[in-house]
Amino acid sequence: MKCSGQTRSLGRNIAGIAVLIAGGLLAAPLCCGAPTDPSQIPSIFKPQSTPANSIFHLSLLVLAITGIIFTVVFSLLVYAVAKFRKRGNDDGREPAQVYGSNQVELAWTVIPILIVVVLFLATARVIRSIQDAPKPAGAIEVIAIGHQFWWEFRYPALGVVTANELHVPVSNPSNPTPTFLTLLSVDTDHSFWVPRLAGKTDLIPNRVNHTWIDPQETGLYLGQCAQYCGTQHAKMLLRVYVDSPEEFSRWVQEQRNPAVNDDAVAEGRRIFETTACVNCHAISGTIADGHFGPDLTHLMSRDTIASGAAPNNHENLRAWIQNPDSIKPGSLMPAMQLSAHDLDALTGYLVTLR
Ligand code: HEC
Ligand SMILES: [Cu+2]
Repeated sequence: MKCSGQTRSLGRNIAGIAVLIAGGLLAAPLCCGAPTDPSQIPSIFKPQSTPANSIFHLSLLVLAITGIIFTVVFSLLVYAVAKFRKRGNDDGREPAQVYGSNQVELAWTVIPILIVVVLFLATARVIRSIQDAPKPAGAIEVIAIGHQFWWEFRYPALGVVTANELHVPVSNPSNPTPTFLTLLSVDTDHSFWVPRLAGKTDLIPNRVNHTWIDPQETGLYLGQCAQYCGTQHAKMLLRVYVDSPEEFSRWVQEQRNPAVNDDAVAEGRRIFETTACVNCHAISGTIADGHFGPDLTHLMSRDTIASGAAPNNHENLRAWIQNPDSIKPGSLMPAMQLSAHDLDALTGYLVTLR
């Protein structure tokens, strides 16, 4: 009685897990800032950049080989189950036993070794071609720094610092302008993964990693921190904007401008400068020079806040400053307990930071 109850609940658990996995796979591309545009679904099967493309072709080879193995093994299994099932006229005697066969032992040792060697060599070739890719003169250099739970992007040669939304120029194969990323972390392990542009590369404290992308079509590419890094790992999303060369230089120009200094929002600015905000955030031209949180100099040039967790608008900014946990539970920005009046003035100031 007890035993059959357990078996039943085990069966239910397995069914439940299967439903969860299937549901997760279906829902994954739809959650969090829902890419309604199918071109934004972060699929490894629609590569748009050389590293992603080589990984895509490698994955087809691996899928083909493992698909053949699966088909052969499963067919043999079905054949054996059907052919040797217990029949009504079974005499109950033990079938003939086979002990050792050099041919069979050799076959199932040598064939898997050959398969593994093929997979290993194919993978090593792709890793090498990505890691040893020469850096052309037109390459853009970006330092990406992982933070719990957001991304800092620095363009040292261009004098730009931004967060969460990476802008890169489209790369034309005849005149390549790839983006080479140096990956660092200030706290724990993170992983940079924009499936349509490149494979995952980890950001590890006290280690310098590299990756590169050369997207060949403009548009928005979505990604996600792919290494569990703490409570809000799931809302550490990545947005890569691939701009035309003109759009990209306009964006760089705008990012290099000093912060807007509008006298109409002087009160909000004063509140910002006299609150702990300045210890964690930087705004050029003010006393704020903190680096624990995102640079806010051009906050409003970004479409989202908190690493893609919410659209960037007046309402969400106010809600965020009032209580970051309402948008991103577990984020490392404290709720500052400001009065409604101060909140309004402060939000009024932030929305001028174009
Ligand atoms: C203890 C450090 C700390 C303090 C103090 C702090 N913040 Fe933050 N802030 C952060 C961190 C960390 C993030 C990133 C949170 C995330 O995305 O997980 C953040 C994110 C933000 C963002 C979203 C930026 C973006 O582009 O995603 C805004 C806006 C912001 N803070 C405004 C403020 C204001 C205004 C104050 C003062 C009332 C303030 N912060 C005080 C640490 C701090
Ligand atoms: Cu992370």
